[in-house]
Amino acid sequence: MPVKGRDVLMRIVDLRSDTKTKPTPEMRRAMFEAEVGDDVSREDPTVNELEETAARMLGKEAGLFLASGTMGNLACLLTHCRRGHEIIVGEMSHIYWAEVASAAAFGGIAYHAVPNEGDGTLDPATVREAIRPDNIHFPETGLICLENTQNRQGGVVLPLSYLAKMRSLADEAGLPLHLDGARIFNAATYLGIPASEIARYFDSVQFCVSKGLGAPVGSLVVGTEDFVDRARKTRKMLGGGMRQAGVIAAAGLTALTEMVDRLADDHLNARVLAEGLAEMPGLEVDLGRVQTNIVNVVVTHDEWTAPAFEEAMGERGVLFHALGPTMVRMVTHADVDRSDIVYALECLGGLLR
Ligand code: TLP
Repeated sequence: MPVKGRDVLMRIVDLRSDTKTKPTPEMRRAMFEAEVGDDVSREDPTVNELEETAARMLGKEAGLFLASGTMGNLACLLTHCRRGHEIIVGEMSHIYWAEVASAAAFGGIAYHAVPNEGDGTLDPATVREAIRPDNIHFPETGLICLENTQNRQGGVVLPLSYLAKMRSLADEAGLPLHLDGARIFNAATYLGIPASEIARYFDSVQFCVSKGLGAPVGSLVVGTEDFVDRARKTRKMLGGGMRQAGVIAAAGLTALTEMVDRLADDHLNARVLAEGLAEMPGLEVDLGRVQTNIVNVVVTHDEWTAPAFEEAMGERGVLFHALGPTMVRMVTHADVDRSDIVYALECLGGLLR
C-alpha cells in the first residue's frame, strides 16, 4: 500500500495489528445497502441477522453485537459476576493486561491472575488452587477466563483436550467458563475445525469481527438465550445500546460469510515472515509457536533494542510494535499480501546486515 510519506511516496507494510484492516469493497456495499431499524428495541434486521449468524456459527442459542472486544468481555464479566467476586485470568491475558481493569472499575470485581504456561494454557492444578474455598475471609470466585488464540504469547492455540479438561474443572467447582475468543476463527482455522467445536466448552464467548475478519467495528458475545438477554441489559447499562447499528453490523455479516476462509492465507504469510526472520542475525523466533497470524520476535542484536528497531523500521514504512525492550510483535492480515511480506523481509534484512 503506497502512501504519501514526508516527501516521497513510501510503501507501507502495516504489521502492527489485524485491527488495522480496512473494510473491503463488499463490506462497504453491504453497509450502504443495509436495512436498519432501532436495535435497542430489536428492530434492526441486519443486527438481528448478524447476532443469529454468530450464534449459529458458534453453536450457541443467542448472540449480542457490541462495539468492541473490550466491551464484549466486560459485558460478560459483569453478567457472570457480582461485586466482590474474583475472576481467574491468565497473567498474559488481554482481559488482565489491556482492558483498563474495567471489571474492577465498573463491577467491583477483583482479578486473580495465574501464570500462563509457554503454550498459552493455565496449569489446571494452579487454577484449582486459585479457586477460593468457602471461608469468611475470602472473596468468592465467580468465573474462569481463557483466551484463544492467546494474543501476547504469539497467537498460540489452546488444544481441544485442554479445553475439555478446563470444562470439567469448572464444572467440578460449579463455575462458569468464559472465552476471550477475539481470534477464535484463527484458532479454528489452525485446528481445521468449525469455531463451534471450540465454543462448546464455554458458557460465554466474545469474538471480534474487527480484527482478522476485516470489519471496521464490532464484537459478538454468544451464549445461552438467558445469558445473552442479561448481557444485553448489561450492555445497555454500559451505554452500549445502539440504534440503527445495521450500518456497521452489515460489515460484520460480510466478515462472517466471506472473510473466515481466507484466514489461512494470513497464517501462511505469518509463517513465511517468521521463517525469514528466524534466519536473520540478532533475531530469534520460536517457529513452533507461530501457529496463526501473530509473530513474536526476540531481538538479541547487539545494536538494537526492540523499541529502536520498531522506530527505525517505521521510518522505512514497515510498521510493527515493540512489546518490551527485547520483543516485537508482527501481525499479518487481509491488507498484507505475500509481496508485502517479501518487501518487509528485504527491509528488515537490510537494516540488520
Ligand atoms: N487486541 C488489540 C489491542 O490490544 C491493541 C491488538 O492489536 O491485538 N481480546 C484480545 C485477545 C485482543 O487481542 C483484543 C484487542 C481485545 C480482546 C479487545 O478488542 P477491542 O480492541 O475490540 O476492544
